Amino acid sequence: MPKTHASHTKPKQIRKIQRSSVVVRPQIRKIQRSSVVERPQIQEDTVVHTRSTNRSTVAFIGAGFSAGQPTGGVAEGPAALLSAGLAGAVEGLGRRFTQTELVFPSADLYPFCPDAGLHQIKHSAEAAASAGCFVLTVGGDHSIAAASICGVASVHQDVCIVWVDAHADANTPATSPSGNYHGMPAAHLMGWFDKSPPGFEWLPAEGVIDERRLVYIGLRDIDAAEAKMLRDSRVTVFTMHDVDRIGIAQVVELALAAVDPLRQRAVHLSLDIDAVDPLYAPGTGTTATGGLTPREVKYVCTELGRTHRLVGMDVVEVNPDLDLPGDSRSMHGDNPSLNVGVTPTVKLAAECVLAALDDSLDSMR
Ligand SMILES: [Mn+2]
Repeated sequence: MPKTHASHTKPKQIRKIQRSSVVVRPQIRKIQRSSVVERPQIQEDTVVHTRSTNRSTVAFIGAGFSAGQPTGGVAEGPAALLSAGLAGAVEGLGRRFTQTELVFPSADLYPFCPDAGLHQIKHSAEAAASAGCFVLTVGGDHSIAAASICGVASVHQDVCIVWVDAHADANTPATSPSGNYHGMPAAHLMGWFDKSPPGFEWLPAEGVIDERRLVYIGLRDIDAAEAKMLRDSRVTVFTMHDVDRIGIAQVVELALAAVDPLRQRAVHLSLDIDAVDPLYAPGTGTTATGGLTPREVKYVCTELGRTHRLVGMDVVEVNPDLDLPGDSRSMHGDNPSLNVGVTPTVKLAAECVLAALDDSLDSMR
């Protein structure tokens, strides 16, 4: 599959459009100079639109895949979100909710790098996107994003990716210190692997996502080799330092400007719950201090939803076994469809999904 879907038939028009976005560009360069990664200026292409903007049906894909890392419990993420009341809460937003539960071979295949059933996720995501649904893929570990994004991108060929995470997940089998595939899906998607490992025939080694179409928010734990690859790439990075320095609102605006300067591409959010500070989201396998607050992560979700071009979302690394007990008290403003007593990380993950899907605040403006 080609990395970009560009047409160069109208170069004059393209240049004209680019001149109109000069207000944003210098700002981007200024921010990036102090970020972990510098990015060359984007040459924006004309975009092939293949998407439907129908988000009225949310296709929940239960992707309890856990073999990309060693910690037990993360396979229970989809069940935990469902038993928290997610389906009813999504329906409360006026959307249909459909549900697919996938089953994977047992995690005793670890340590490894083969597919072990990820292809099921790719096919489910592709089918849901083809049907015009919002593709909500719930992990499982972050390995599942290789498959969900591959599936979404095969339908929404112009898609750009907002990867919210403490980690870049951009190692290759050659650079990974742990060998855990959940630290590699971004690299795999961008075509940084020398070759696709056995079982990944559905994800070509040349990748499916152009580097210029992926932006990170929230990074704070990056391996040295990974940092070098990111620095040498055209990926855009906003670390936690950037969030501290300019605030989440500007980070989100600049992130979208970087991957979608013309504001017309489909957007996919890949949300690793470990992007959030472990103070608020302790129920995850690779915690890193100094993360996003619940307000900040929900802000990202809300703003991406408000583009009306958000076509898919991953919620990954929610591990109910590692979570703290839930609060039996409810507060005014809590979503009434979510059950009282849900454990904090699961509850926050559900609230992030709802923030991405909730248009009701738009009508208040
Ligand atoms: Mn991750």
